[in-house]
Amino acid sequence: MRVVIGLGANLGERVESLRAAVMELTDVPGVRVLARSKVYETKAVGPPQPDYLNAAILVECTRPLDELMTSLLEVERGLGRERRERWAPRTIDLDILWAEDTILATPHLTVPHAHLHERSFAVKPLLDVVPDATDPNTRALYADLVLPDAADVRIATTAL
Ligand code: A4P
Ligand code: MG
Repeated sequence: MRVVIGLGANLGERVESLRAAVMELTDVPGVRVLARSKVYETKAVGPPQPDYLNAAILVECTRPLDELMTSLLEVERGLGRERRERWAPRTIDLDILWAEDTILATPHLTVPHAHLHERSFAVKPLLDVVPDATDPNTRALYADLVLPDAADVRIATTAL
């Protein structure tokens, strides 16, 4: 199944954290990295905190999504993320943004990500790796969304 993983970092050496996470993900069994987005510098949505770098990768995943989520949490921990309160600054945040033809709502996992359709900092990287992605809940193309934070998302580097 094709899955898009979103990456975010707003503490420390941000671009290094994103690249380290991608390296770690290439080692996860059942996961093959197919494409990488550009890296975007984005204003933090929510409470005031440092600007983020956001990116996304497209992977082919042969394992169930809940197992993928467990692997993402392990990679976050391995890269030194400390969980404090919600929305706190973080060295690395890994989210399952979207999975082809998949709608999932369990206590631990919501796919597509519950806020994907309202956040340019997630939609722009998603569209780099799957330009024709559609929202399985509405059938709308993500490319057609007009989002409030669009002006706060700009390309930082083309190489993740
Ligand atoms: N979870 C459920 N569904 C998913 C999913 N699709 N992907 C659960 C990932 N996780 C999912 O996440 C808490 C739990 O959500 C996970 O353990 C998993 O079981 P977390 O990463 O510990 O919490 P969080 O990230 O602090 O909170 P939350 O609500 O996930 O916040 P968001 O939505 O991640 O927002 N501004 C910019 N510009 N860029 C950002 O990346 N990120 C946030 C955090 C706020 N503002 C931002 C950015
Ligand atoms: Mg998260």
